[in-house]
Amino acid sequence: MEPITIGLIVLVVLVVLGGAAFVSTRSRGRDLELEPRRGDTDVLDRPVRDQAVDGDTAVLDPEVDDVVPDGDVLVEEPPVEDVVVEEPVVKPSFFERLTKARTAFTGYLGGLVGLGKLDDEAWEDLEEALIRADVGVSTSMSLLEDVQSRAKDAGAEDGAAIVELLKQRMHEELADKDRSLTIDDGETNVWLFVGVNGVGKTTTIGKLGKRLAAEGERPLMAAGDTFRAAAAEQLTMWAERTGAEIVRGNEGGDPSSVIFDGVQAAAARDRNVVLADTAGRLQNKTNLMEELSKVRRVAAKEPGHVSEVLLVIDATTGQNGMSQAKVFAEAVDVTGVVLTKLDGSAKGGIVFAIESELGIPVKLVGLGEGVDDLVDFEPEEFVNALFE
Ligand SMILES: Nc1nc2c(ncn2[C@@H]2O[C@H](COP(=O)(O)OP(=O)(O)OP(=O)(O)O)[C@@H](O)[C@H]2O)c(=O)[nH]1
Ligand SMILES: [Mg+2]
Repeated sequence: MEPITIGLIVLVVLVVLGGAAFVSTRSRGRDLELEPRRGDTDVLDRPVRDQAVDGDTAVLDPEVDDVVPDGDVLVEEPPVEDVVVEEPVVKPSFFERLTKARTAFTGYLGGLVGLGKLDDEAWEDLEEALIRADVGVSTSMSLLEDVQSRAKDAGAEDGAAIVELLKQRMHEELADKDRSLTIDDGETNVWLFVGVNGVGKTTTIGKLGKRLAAEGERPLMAAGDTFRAAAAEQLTMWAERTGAEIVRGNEGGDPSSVIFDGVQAAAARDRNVVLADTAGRLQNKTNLMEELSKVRRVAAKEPGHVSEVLLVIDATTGQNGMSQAKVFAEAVDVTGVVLTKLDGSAKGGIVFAIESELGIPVKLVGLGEGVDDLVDFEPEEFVNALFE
């Protein structure tokens, strides 16, 4: 072959190889150009997934694929308010909450309705049932005396009619009491919480912190329990949970001075209700009386205005709780009772013992450990729940 021909063939081969290499580089380059775009998609994807994990924007998930190619994910994010779950309009009644908290509560006295004609023994059974329900001996006896005379007047003999008379009498016993909680306008109101240890004072203050704030009041908590280690800690946790301000002192310090500081701070910061915790110790009566009267006196110093002294009673302690409550009621002028742990008691008759023996209205009821488990006491529904 001529050298020129060989040269031409080599040239053609080189041109062909060169062309192929050029095409291949171009196509690889295109591939490389595509990769960053996939990368972009990941970056866009991630925040969307993160939001979904937060639980706020799970509703958006089905749209993610549609949204990604446009690259507008963040703009599509709905305002947070859109996903806030609205409060149910109809709140459960006291009756419903009571029976839900403790199904055995309903019908505690309801079994009596089946009684036939009441002979002496049946009347005794009725009395025993009331005492077992924590109504207390003297209150049970006086209620039944009334019922007996009413039954006689009405000529009622059968069990159902007599139980109906008892129910009516129990309704009357709880009717027409002022169960409101006082907050006087323009005052630095102080609500003192007293009662033996472990009954639920601190927890009740925590629950009330949320409730009062929701009602537009401006509560401040005062950790007047300087006796028990960690008591102020416990109240601080409630304050943080409910967004309330708190004033606390040193452990072992003077409870009165913590409450005094609480009142001063409340006045300075325009808080209108000081929820004052106290220690639940019950060493001896004289001691208790002295301490409680001092706490009350100091809490009432200008600009403090003691508008409630709430005695906290644990419903599960029955008559034992009653005798402790009597000591407190003698030591300080109590304006109302908070009956806690009714979710743990099937009885509830203690309400009658409290109101007739102590003469103090039950104002609030604790139905659990949660922040929303504190409700106003509703006497009508309460008596119905005892019998239904
Ligand atoms: N089931 C139930 N538990 C409650 C209720 N109220 C309070 N408790 C629980 O009772 C326990 C004692 O409550 P605290 O609030 O610490 O009682 P306290 O009276 O402040 O006790 P001291 O500070 O020791 O005097 C806690 O475990 C609370 O969660 C209620 O209504 N129902
Ligand atoms: Mg406490």
